[in-house]
Amino acid sequence: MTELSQERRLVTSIPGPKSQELMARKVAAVPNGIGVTLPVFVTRAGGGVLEDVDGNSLIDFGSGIAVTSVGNSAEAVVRRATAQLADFTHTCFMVTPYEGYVEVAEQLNELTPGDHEKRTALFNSGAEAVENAVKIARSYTKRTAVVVFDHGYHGRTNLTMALTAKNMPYKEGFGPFAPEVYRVPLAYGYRWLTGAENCAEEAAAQAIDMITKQVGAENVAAIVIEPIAGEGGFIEPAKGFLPKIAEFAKANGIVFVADEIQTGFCRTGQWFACEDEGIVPDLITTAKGIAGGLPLAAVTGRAEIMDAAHAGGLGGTYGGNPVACAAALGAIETMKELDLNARARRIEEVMKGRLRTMQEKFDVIGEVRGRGGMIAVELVEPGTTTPNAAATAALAKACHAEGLVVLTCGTYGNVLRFLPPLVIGEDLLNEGLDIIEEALTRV
Ligand code: PLZ
Repeated sequence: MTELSQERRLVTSIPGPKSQELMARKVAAVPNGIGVTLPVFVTRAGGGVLEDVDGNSLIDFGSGIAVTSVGNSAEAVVRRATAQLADFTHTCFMVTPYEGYVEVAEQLNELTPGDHEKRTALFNSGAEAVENAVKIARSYTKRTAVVVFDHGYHGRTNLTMALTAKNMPYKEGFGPFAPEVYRVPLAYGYRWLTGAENCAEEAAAQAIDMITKQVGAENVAAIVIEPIAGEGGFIEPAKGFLPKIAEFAKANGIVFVADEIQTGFCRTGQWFACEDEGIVPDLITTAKGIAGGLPLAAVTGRAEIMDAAHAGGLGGTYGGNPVACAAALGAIETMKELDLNARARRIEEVMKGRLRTMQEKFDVIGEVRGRGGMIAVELVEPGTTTPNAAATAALAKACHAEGLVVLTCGTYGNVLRFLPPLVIGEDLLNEGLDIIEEALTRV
């Protein structure tokens, strides 16, 4: 197979005719509920590009929603997963175990914050990991309530829909939702009514007040929070907020769960985003970037909490599939070898530099934010902070037409987010930013 050339190349309009044909088949065969951001059908991908059925090569600023941080088909992922495929594909770890699972658990216990004794349980998807973190916290604390935050996203299963803030498209018409879930304010500096300077203090006070007065701290099993809200709009809680919430959890015997499914594994320039403020979560959920694209998820945490669930109480047929575990070991090896934390920090430097210059020129950009390879612009009606979802959709569309894969997010649908593979070349990164700048002039 020829090497995938690291360039943007458009030979048809986007989507091209073959993609359009496939999309017609998709519409006839796959339900409407499964949406598609950009109807371009991919044949190969790697580094910073996606190649489609029409021979186009697109720049990837999405990484399949923060998954292929090590790049698509990364050498070590392919090598290890291929070897494992040839040896055996499945036994079910709960029936007859294998070393790869244990090795991934050991690596996660080592890499996650804190030097206390830890355990790791493996699952298939992020939502499943979050559900299991809640099961484990309930089992340990013998309490039932779960506290989550405004703008939080934790998945699409019944419990995780309840944990997720945004109604449309995630929850609309899919209730009733799991009970004993309570939502409190998040320190969203850009939109805090009394200003960003007061945000951490006030939001933490309000959150803690709601927990103590409306739920009762003694009833709370877990506080579940994303160290940077992902789907909710790439919101970094104002500095000081996370430590206050973590402290409150600790003082009240509540299990503090960091959902690092989107932020984990070098994405933010650190192994895990909660390291930024020195937070040591009791439990941490991971998925996405963990295995270079193969489905794998984990709950890692304090041994005494993780061991609280009775033998046989946790699991699933496929959790910690051997091929996915082999891929994870390859992905982690790649992150270390290529120092992807440093790459993520460089991406932040390049992106924020250029996006801040654009912000001076285009008053539709309200804020540039994020960390590492998790960067976003929040778009507003010029001269106000009113969310501008129309401009966001138009910008994304303009980028797509030029062969740049970008995603949107945010409670108000007004955040354009960038999640390039951390191995993307700097020329492609700049070319992508050129496309964004050009699109801004037209929107
Ligand atoms: N927790 C923080 O970001 C997944 C959702 C895409 P699963 N985010 C992408 C979509 O529209 O379905 C996510 C996350 C955080 C949990 C999850 C859930 O992970 O692997 O999608 O179940």
